[in-house]
Amino acid sequence: MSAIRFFHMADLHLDSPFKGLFGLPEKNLKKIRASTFEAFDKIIQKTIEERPDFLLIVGDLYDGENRSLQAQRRFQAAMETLFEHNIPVIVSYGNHDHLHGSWTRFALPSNVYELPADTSVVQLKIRGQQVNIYGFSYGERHVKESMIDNYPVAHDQHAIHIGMLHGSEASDSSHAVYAPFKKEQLLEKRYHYWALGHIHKRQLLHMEPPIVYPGNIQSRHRNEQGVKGFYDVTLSQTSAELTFIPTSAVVYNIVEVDCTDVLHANELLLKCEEAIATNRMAYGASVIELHLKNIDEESEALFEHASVEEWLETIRESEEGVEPMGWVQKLILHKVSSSYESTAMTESVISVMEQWDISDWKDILKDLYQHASGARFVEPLTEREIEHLKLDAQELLTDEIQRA
Ligand SMILES: [Mn+2]
Repeated sequence: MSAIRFFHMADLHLDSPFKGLFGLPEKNLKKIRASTFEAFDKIIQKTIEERPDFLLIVGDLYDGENRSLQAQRRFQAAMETLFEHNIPVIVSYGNHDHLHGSWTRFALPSNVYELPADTSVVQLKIRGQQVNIYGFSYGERHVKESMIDNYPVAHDQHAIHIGMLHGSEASDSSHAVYAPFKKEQLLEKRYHYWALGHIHKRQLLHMEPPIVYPGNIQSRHRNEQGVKGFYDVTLSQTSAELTFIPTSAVVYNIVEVDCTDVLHANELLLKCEEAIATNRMAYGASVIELHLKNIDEESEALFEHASVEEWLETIRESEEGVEPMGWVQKLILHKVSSSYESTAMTESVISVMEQWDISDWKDILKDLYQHASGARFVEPLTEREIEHLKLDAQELLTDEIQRA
């Protein structure tokens, strides 16, 4: 039997609001706010050029349960285009766009198969090859129980079997646990491919058969670094070939600048500009977290009479109008050795902070994170975010004690 070819994507989060961004030129903000759509357009363009046999979209097409009108209109129009090209699309909805939300309904063309809340099978015939695709949509936002027992074990030896599942591996505590599964449970189903969604970081959990998170198609904040996209998959009963296709319209990146031997402000600015230019060549439009590394005692003087905020402002100014944009969202200093004398008091406060786990941090920050209007402006609290908070807190603390 011949091989089939499909595109596997998940977590489109169309019309993500990109809240925590301030001080950008209007043009840049517009570009970022349109980025989920631009990434999606790239997928549709690629689909028309490459003509895969079908598309799999594994949950969170929409960012919100009200499925913004704009996002639905764009999605519907794209599906009409694929209808004209005769390309089926199998969709499962996830925790962000679960079926229990209320939204203005669009009618999708008949090439689109929307999986219901009960685990079901979509059967396609591709050049004589039978393909069975199993999956479900989230009936409500919080599907905390395991759904894996609802998937049948594959029996038909002539068919190609594919599972679609929006959920998290039971051992992965870094994300909200939805529809948890263990890798062994997936393997027991004897499918040829597991198309996963929900985790926004690209991951291959298993190779034979492939168990795959393609990641999201466009980063939505600085905790989602790097190039995003989807997988172009060629699959037969005995082989699988996966190619990652980038789709990011704006790449969130960490850019490092080596500050060794930098003595004057103009040298530092030039080094920053060069680093941003190199990033621009490689990635195009970017939102950058700029890390100044190896700041020794001499180069530290550069920050004595100008604050980090002033530096950030100056670097941003030098990038103004340069296309494609390199927006520096955050500037982080890495000092070689702290010139501050650590005192018994700073030590003891820092050691208390070291013992807090994620739930302690959530508790401590709850005034902010649960604030009716403030909560919209903060980024999700992840391990990485906490690491930054810790560093900032230590810096503040030593500063304050020095001044006292
Ligand atoms: Mn998602």
